[in-house]
Amino acid sequence: MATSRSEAPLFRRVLVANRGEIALRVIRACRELGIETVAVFSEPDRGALHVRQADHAYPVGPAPAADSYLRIDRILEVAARAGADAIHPGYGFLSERAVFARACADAGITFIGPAPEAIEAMGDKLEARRRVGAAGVPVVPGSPDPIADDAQVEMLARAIGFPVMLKASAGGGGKGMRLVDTPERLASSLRAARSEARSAFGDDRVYVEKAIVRPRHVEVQVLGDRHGSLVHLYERECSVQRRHQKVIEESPSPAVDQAIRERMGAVALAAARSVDYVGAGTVEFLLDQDGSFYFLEMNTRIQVEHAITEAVTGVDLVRAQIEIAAGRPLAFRQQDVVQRGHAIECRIYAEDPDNGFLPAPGRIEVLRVPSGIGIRDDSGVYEGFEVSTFYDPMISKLIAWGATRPEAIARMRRALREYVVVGPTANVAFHRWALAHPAFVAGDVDTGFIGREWRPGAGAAHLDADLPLIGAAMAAAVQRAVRAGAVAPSGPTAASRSRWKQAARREACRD
Ligand code: MV4
Repeated sequence: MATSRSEAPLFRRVLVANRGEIALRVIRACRELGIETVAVFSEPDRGALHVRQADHAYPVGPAPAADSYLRIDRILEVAARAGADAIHPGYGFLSERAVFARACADAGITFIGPAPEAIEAMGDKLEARRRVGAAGVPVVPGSPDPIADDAQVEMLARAIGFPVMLKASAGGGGKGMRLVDTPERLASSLRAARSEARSAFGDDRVYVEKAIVRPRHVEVQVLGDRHGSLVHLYERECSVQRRHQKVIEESPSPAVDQAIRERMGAVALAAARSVDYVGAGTVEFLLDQDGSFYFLEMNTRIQVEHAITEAVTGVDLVRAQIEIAAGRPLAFRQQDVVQRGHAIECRIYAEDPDNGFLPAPGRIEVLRVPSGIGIRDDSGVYEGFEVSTFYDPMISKLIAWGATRPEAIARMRRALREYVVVGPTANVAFHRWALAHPAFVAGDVDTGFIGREWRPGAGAAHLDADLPLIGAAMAAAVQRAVRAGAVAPSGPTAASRSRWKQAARREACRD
């Protein structure tokens, strides 16, 4: 099939080394580009959507990721057998393993991502600080080298000023991190950080930084091609998270004005250039209350929240990744990238916000996904699909776009009213609570928002008006599932449950 842009496809066949919504996202991009796709799947994923949508599909092992989606040998074996000429790693799994990128190259297969050297440099947080710092990027004041001993960390911390943050050089995403308020706690925190780093990464190098109090997490999307062109696609606000797991993201950031935006974009490009970055990447910053910002780390992959940048800039980031990997120059310049309107993403998880956000896997009995103007839902599941305990419990990414932030919020709230999941407990009510919270509505969130504001049960007040949207067939299915004892109603509170059941029964009896 010829594409609209050129006769020869960029690749003949792309292996997608991932599962879930991101595997589908890549398969869709390939389909639009006229590229065949090869899915890989673990045993429980045999019936998954990515397997159904790909042109070819091969098993790679049992449920544990270490025995399937992380098996470099099996994935490369499948690539060879299926005749794939490129591999897209998605996010997570093998996406930031330099050894995998290198193994692909050695096998003569294009890794759709940056060079292994760039993955490696950014994967080591001390090396990343050194590299970007030398390029003039602001980094949080701290030690340039690993901490040697208790005496040294005390000297450094006193010079920096408390509170300080101890971080694992091999870490990232919060693992091996310790906040230290007083000198008395330094030695024991250092010991704890070291042992966590050693067991998690097999590398116990720890360094110290000044702790930024109540920071925002703001990140900048970049794209670099093989011809030296590097552009940024502006920022995403990712402060609404818990335990280093993002829950709501938006673009633009309500905390970023035009002056910060321009500086942050330029700084992100300098950081990416310091490792000759090629492909799609994200430069993360801590934004202080006074408007100063500091490089945190660079993610050398496509990210979950990339779709809000797509909504605001109109750039298909996954297509761009594939084009870049095929050696095409970027089709646009920095001045062509403009932010238009506002986008918000709510990550719909099979988890219980009333019970410590514990994962709540299970069979999806009923699924009603919102749509309508300004709404995109990227999902890897369907009714009857089992959300497995083995993988991330994300059900879908719900994205709302509006011309303004209030319009995007209104559309998201409307979409969240339409969203019905029966089977696993889902965090839909949590999102309704968050999108109605005065601080969120004011754009006044930082990384402590959920921890400070969320109380178990707070979602109940936001669950009312979805009943009219539940159709008869669905209501009947819900009833059957609930009567059979297979599921508990996921949405309603105890107070509204009987009302809800009555309404469902009325609906079911209508036809
Ligand atoms: C920090 C910080 C405050 N000061 N560093 C958490 C994830 C890891 N990548 C870095 N993290 C942080 N580093 C200094 N010097 C606060 C955090 C942090 C955080 C950062 C981004 C998003 C959410 C967060 C939640 C808690 C702490």
